[in-house]
Amino acid sequence: MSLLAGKYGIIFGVANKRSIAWAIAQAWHQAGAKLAFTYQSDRLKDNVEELTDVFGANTLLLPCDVTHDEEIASVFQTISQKWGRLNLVLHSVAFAPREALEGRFLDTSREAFRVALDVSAYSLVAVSRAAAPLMTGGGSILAMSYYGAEKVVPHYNVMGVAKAALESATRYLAYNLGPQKVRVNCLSAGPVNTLAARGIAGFNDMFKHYEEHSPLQRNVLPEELGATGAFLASDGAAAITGQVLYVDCGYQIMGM
Ligand code: 0WE
Repeated sequence: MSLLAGKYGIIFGVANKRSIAWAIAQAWHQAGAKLAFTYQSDRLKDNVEELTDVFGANTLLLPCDVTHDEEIASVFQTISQKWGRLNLVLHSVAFAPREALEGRFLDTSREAFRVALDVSAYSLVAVSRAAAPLMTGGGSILAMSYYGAEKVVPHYNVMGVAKAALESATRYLAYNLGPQKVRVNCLSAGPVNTLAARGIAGFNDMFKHYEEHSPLQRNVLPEELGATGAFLASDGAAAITGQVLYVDCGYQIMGM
């Protein structure tokens, strides 16, 4: 099925083959979308280049640190020149200084708070504003969230506050962009073993906790996030905007 045939998409947030962004990119590609990728730094460029090789030579690869407005502008200027249009955006970018994810939320510094909210939440606003003029045929903007936005997950700390801001921003963006038929949604994933999760103390216990407490008694698979990402980008989701869709084996519905 070519759910996304003829669609043009851009993906922010592939770091390596385990990235959620990569799982969704593969699903969008398999559904027929033509894709562009951004990479955050030269350190990650080779990774992204190697992965996207399988999509052929006409895949665009562009540098973009989302904390710099001029880099975002440059990305969409290139998209405008090469494609002249855009339908899909995946925002799969987050960062908080490591020390902010270790101690008490109470001790979050002003600078760690600023960085976490800038990289993880404001960037969706900046990217959406730059993308919107190219999304003339309507489209879908998708951002990644996590349960820590609505409930306390020990050590998630300022990232929880940043994801809460991201989810709220999603609703306001959905309101602003709805008239031009651009939808904006969040996909809230259960824990996945990515680079962003690696080294976080207790991550293995979290996987076990989901197996023991989610209705489906297991963890979500990257390809399942891909499938949901493809659905939200497709016309099957044409009337869904401003939502946070949990893809977490049902964990979020539980009270105990
Ligand atoms: O959103 C995330 C993680 C995002 C993240 C990860 C890191 C690790 C390295 C943001 N900033 C950093 N900064 C670093 O220096 N997740 C949903 C994964 C995650 O992270 C946690 C979790 C879960 C789940 C941190 C504490 C507790 C649970």
